[in-house]
Amino acid sequence: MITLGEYIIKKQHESPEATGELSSILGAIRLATKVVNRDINKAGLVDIIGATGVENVQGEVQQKMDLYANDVFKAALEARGEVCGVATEEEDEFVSFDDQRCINSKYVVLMDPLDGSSNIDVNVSVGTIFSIYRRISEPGQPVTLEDFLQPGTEQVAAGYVIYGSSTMLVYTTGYGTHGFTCDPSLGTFYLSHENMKIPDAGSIYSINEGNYLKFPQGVKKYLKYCQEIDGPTNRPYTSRYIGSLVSDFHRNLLKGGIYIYPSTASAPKGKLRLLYECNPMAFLIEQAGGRATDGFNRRIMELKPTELHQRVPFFCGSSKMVDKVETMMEEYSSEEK
Ligand code: AHM
Ligand code: MG
Repeated sequence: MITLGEYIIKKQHESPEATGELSSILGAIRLATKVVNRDINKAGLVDIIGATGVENVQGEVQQKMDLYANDVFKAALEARGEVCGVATEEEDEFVSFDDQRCINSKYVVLMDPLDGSSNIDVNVSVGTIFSIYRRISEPGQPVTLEDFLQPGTEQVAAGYVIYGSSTMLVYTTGYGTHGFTCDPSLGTFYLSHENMKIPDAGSIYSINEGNYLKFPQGVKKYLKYCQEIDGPTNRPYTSRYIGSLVSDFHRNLLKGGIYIYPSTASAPKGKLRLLYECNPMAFLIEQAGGRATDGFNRRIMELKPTELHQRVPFFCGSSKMVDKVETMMEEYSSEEK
């Protein structure tokens, strides 16, 4: 049994240029995860569920757990002193950590501390998503917006935690996608899914079909394709949508499938955020052999961000399924490119 801590150190030793800073950041995330996990497990017993009555910068109602998780992750990262700033879904602006150690550190972290948080009230799985970059600005001075607006191809590491029927942490540093399951009696993550690979083709599609009438024509055609009966291609496919990106992504990663959050008539840029939702998931899926694009053959990780909370249409999963929907987008929706 290899623990997450042991695995991170083992990988650090395999790369001669590694200094241990990244390992330390992953260690801080692991610690914060355990705290958040403990408190999510108590949701319903203590006063941490429900909305705060406050909206975040994106006009979404913040849940109490959103803010709590945000504070826990920020505190853990700042205390380690290896990160000079963070940007999160819950805060309008990035946060600069200006104490002596932090300001001299090399890394920034972007995160969605609690993704799918409206699901907590009904005891459905939620997650944490994170993405780590090397800063562009010189260490020794406060972090800048430019440090956060880097394309996903520059990610040094990315991962998610799923607080599900078991709690798992899945991460990549560009050498495969690896999953660790928490033994709750010990509070320790053990390697359970080394080098995860998504099947090239799957039979699950995940999309909020309630928005059907607002979807691009190419997506509508693809959904009809998924629902057609065709033995050789295993259709009709199965529709599965939890409404919690981490959970939908995790299932599709293990079983093969596609997750789509397209542009809609009311949200022309889609809903999901490029920097702390789509890029980390794109890095993980590519490392597992899948694809993540904006539906028009543009790789999510190559998009140049212009804003911290930028949204992007997201097509992610088994490579052949993403290929297929893209051919339909090209044919029926190319005017929206
Ligand atoms: P959140 O970060 O505010 O929780 O929003 C992101 C979530 C994703 O987890 C999920 O896939 C999507 O929003 C669901 O949106 P919708 O309810 O529109 O289907
Ligand atoms: Mg989110």
